[in-house]
Amino acid sequence: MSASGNPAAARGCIYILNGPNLNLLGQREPAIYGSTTLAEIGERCAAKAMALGFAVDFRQTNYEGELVESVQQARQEACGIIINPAGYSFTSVALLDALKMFERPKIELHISNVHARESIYHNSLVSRTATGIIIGLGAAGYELAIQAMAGLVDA
Ligand code: CA2
Repeated sequence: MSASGNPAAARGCIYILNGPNLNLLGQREPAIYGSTTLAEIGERCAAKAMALGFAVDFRQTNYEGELVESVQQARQEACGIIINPAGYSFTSVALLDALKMFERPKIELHISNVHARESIYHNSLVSRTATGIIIGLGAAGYELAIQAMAGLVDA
């Protein structure tokens, strides 16, 4: 899935990348992940970004290599990356390596509070290279991340 905001936005394009199973948001485990769908989150992100003068490229994939390729593409096209790597947060050295090569701001985001959950969710590899992290604020975390990114891009 891929959706874009206004591509002519003056301040640049923010890549918002979502990892495996997040296409099912709103359908299962609402007590942990809420009832908002990923499509709704994408629409809110496009609106928030546009209000701040940014375009967004909002994507989801269940495939590690596709996530890596999006990060590589971001090196050419994005002023910043917001990424919810989902399960790949804790396993993917390939994703960590790709993100290390992206030398602009990058925000790691998790909808749920991973630190309040089982220990397999405690050690994110992606956190080692993130500029900042938003955890446990639900779907609203995406709009908060865009707000934070606007400040980081200006800095
Ligand atoms: O809270 C988050 O955003 C997570 O990145 C979600 C991942 C989990 O592995 C991370 O620890 C935290 C899991 C995504 C599973 O997606 C679902 C979507 C709908 C229903 C159930 C799971």
